[in-house]
Amino acid sequence: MPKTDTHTYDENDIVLLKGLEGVKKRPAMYIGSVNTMGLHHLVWEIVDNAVDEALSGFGKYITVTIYKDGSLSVQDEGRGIPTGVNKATKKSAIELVFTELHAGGKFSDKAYTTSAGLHGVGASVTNALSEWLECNVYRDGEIHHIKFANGGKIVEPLAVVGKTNRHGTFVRFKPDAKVFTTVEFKWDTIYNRLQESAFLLRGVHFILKDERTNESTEFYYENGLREYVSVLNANKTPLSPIICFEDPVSHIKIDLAFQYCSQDYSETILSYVNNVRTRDGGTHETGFRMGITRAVNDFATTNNLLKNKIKLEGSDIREGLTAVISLKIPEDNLEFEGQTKGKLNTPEALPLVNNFVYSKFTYYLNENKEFAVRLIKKCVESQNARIQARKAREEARNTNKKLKSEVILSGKLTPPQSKDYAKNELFIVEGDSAGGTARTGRDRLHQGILPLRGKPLNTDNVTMDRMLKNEEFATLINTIGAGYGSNFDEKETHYGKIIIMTDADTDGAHIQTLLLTFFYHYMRGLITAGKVYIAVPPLYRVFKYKDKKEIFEYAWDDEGLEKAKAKIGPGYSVSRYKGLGEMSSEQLWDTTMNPKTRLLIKVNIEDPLLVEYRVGVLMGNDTSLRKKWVEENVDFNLKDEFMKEVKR
Ligand code: 28F
Repeated sequence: MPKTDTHTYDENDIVLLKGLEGVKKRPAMYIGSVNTMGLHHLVWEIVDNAVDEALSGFGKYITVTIYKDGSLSVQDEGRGIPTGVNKATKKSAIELVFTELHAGGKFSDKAYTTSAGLHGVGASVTNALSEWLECNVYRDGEIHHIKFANGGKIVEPLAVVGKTNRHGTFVRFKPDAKVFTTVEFKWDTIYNRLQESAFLLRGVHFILKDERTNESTEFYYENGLREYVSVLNANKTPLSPIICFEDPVSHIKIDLAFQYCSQDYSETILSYVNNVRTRDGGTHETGFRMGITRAVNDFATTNNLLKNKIKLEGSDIREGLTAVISLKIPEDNLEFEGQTKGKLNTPEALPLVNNFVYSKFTYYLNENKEFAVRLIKKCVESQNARIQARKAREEARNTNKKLKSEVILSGKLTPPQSKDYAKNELFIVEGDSAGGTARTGRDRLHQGILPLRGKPLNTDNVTMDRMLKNEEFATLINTIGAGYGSNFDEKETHYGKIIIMTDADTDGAHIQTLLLTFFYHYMRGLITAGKVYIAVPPLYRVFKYKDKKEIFEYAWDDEGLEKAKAKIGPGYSVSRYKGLGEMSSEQLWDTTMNPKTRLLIKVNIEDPLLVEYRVGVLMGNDTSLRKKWVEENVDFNLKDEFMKEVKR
């Protein structure tokens, strides 16, 4: 009898879910979700084990293959998982690696120094959430084979099945379709992750093969991070060469590369610890920023380049900076913040990176005076822009106080009545008619409406002052009230949510892309703070008249449409919404604006490489790249699979 949610859990309910059953009962606890992101975590667990083996110096090739039957394999050329029987558990090490949570050398720290897999929950989770998983170990001249099925039970015990002169480990698994909302492996997702791993693990070949399309590719970077930065900046105008510093000797190894680009008003800093991305930064990133700022300020002061003697702020110095920082920290020094391990807390990483970067960059600036002077000139320009923008904001704030409304500012904004910025939501609406409907239907206390006339400017290939001349964006900057570019301060935004609400057609999609490009370049903090959303209006309305009353249901996708038809019953009619303008203000409120019933997609930068590439290709001025991308990627009758991931 399933527990009703009023039931209070007591000691009898905590069933000791031995081993892998726990994983099957609550998969999301181990892999975050059971959507496409969770599905690909199964791949990362296995790839990370192969990466760890290469990190320890064994094996220079890692091959990932996607098969037509929905399975995927990873092959490394390491030592091969030990096949002996573990004295304590009477089980082979192979069985341990695939059936015991947190088994494997990582946690006995003998076999591994800096292990990427430390963050992962191990290959046993992949096994638990697969219909089957098989492993071949090539070791000591023999091929050892073992196979598991339906959640990790051994169906073919470990046995020698042949002779070989190779060494390494091969794992092939098929995710359990009953667990995941989708079991389709995505080429792009695996492509980007392997490319990222290849940048971080220079000298190791990563090969990806897809038997569904006969595509294959190989990543191999002898110059690691240097090549990472050059790929990130592929569509930009460099202001400096790619500068690389490496400190392989201290017990915390530092490897970093960075480059300045012009016409880039944001900073991109990607940081890693033991080859795992620290998405939320931490002491290593702070140390890097401090080291750079100190070195530039000291050089500017020594060479008397600061006319007004005002020190440059960190944000002035980081405008247009792209950097990748990779640290290798022994496990006993590893400290992370929170569960997601997305932020490094190891205290000594801060002064270590700070002093390392300061001394190296000071030396570099003195060796490259011409570049140094150009860089400081650019920093002083952004310092002036910041000071002016702050003054303008002060004035605007004072004007506001006098004029008591923001309407003067942009003429078109209908502001929320509340001053509770965190709860306020700004709807950027396509077109005046939908703007009017939204204005009528909204929650006047917390929802502001900013109608956009026509298509906003494509900001990927224009300079900042050209952007500022565009009324739509100037209005947007004033309305959001937190500045733009390197002095954008996400904490000052006048809204807790910025919601893009456009028609569900190609024009609407184009406007979404233009707005996201603008936010990506000029208010990236808004996206990383998870404040940018896309409203999802319904596609269908299913209705019929019963005893002269209209009963109706909305649907956001074909699946929902079937459910709505079933709910309304025979005699229903279906209307397909072409645009927001076809809805009444009540319908628009009910389906798309009411926080209790609407669907929103939260915009995030899951993969910076992918975003840099996509923004550059889709929005950049190299139309051949865009044409190629559209041919390869746009399937016009694409089912909106992302619908399943929308959040309320
Ligand atoms: C395709 C996925 O999983 N590769 C792996 C090794 C190598 C060793 C190992 C793995 C030690 C005792 C736990 C070999 N020889 N690729 C992989 N390669 N695990 S996983 O050891 C496992 C631990 O049991 C290994 C000497 N030391 C370590």
